Parts: sequence; structure tokens; C-alpha cells
Amino acid sequence: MQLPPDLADVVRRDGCAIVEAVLTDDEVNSLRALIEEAIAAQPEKESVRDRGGVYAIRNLTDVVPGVRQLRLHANLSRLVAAVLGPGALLGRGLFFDKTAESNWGIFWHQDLSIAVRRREQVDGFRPWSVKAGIPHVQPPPEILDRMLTVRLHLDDCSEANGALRVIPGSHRSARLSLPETERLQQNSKPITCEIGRGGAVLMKPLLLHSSHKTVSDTRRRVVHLEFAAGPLPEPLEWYHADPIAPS
Ligand SMILES: O=C(O)CCC(=O)C(=O)O
Repeated sequence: MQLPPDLADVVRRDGCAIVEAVLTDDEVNSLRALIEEAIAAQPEKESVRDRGGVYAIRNLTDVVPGVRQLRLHANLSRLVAAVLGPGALLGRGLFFDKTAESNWGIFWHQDLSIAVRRREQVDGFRPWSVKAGIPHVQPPPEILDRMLTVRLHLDDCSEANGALRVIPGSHRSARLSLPETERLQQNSKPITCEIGRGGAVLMKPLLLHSSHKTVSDTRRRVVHLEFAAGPLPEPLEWYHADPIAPS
């Protein structure tokens, strides 16, 4: 992998970046196997979303504990440290699969919720919800601004199999209402994050993103990892707070 020299500036400006060859083919195969084995061995009803084929795992790091080790992966740590600094932490992981059998698309939105260990009252953190047994909350925008999502692709991903679409720069608008989202979407030129297997799409949570249903028979598996620059204000704690590898 080539670490783009201007990665932090690109992510600050566009809210996203595409980096090819973060994982080797062997690493992609191992990760695919790890996830398939865990789903087959212990389908955790609340976390694993099944529609005649698993299409999402909410608590990926609980269902597939080995995924937590990815935070120590040399390329991944270098990418995250370049954007968030050396004290970055893995907060949680999700898995998305998109196939012709369990097909789905999603309208333009920002990722506003974070997963935490325990519900605690802290100014600016609301509303609360519980998803698959885990407390979630919407933090103030400055917390989301100090986060980075890394989407590791386990299959080649194109427009045809439902690649993520993003509106570069939209993360700078803080939280957007639905009319604001629709206006921005109508006046912007989205880009489609086509990427090879083993590549990573880096994305700020406040970036407007969406995706179409697949029109292909090629799967689109993504391991979605959320990193933060540092701890949450006490007494709140990230669901995980696993440090990345030292630089
Ligand atoms: O993977 C996708 O196509 C969309 C995922 C998404 O919307 C999200 O991470 O919030």
C-alpha cells in the first residue's frame, strides 16, 4: 500500500479518500473465512440481520472477535494515525453484505450515532437508543468530526454491485436536516467509490452517503470500522476503546 502523502488534507477537504491494496489477497480470504465461520457457528439473532442471506452484522466485533485485531494491522494503523493521530482508538465494527438475494439500498444520510459502553448523562449527547442490546447516542458534531470510518472491501466493488456514493465536502455542513440533505444532493455531483478487493474507503461520519441496490451477481462485502481520535468525555466510554498499533 502507498500511504497517500496528503491523506489528512484530502480527508479534511473531501471527507473521504480511496486507498487501494490495504489488505493482501490472503488477508481478504482469511477475513472472509473468519466472518463466514462465525456466522455459521453462532448466529447471534439480534446482531445478524438475515433476509435469506446475511446482509449486515451490527456488533461485528462481538460476533467475530478476531476483527478487533485489525486495529493492529500495519497499513490500517498507518492510515488511521495519518488522519486522527497516533492516539486513535477503534470504537466499533459493522459488516455489510449486499447480494442479489439479500439486496438493499439506502438514501442519503450522515452517520450520527455512536456505540458506547454505558448510558451516562453528558451535556450535548442525545437522543439515546439501544441497538442489538448496545447503548447508542448522538454526540455533538465536534465528536463526529474527530472520527474516521474505514470501510475495508472484501470484494471488488463497482456501481453495479452497489458501491457507496458520497458527496465530497458535505461533512463540513455539520448536521443536515432532510430538506438540507435533499438540496445538497440536488446541487452536488456525487462520486461513486469504486474500489478493488483489499482496498479501503475512508470516510468522515458526517459525509453524506448513500448506495443503490446491486444489479450484479457479485457480492459486496464490507467491514466497516469506526475510529476516534481519543476517549469520550468522562464518564462516557466508547463501546470498544482499542488503541491502534504504535507508529
Ligand atoms: O454500505 C453501504 O452501502 C451503506 C452503509 C451505510 O449507509 C452506513 O454505513 O451508514
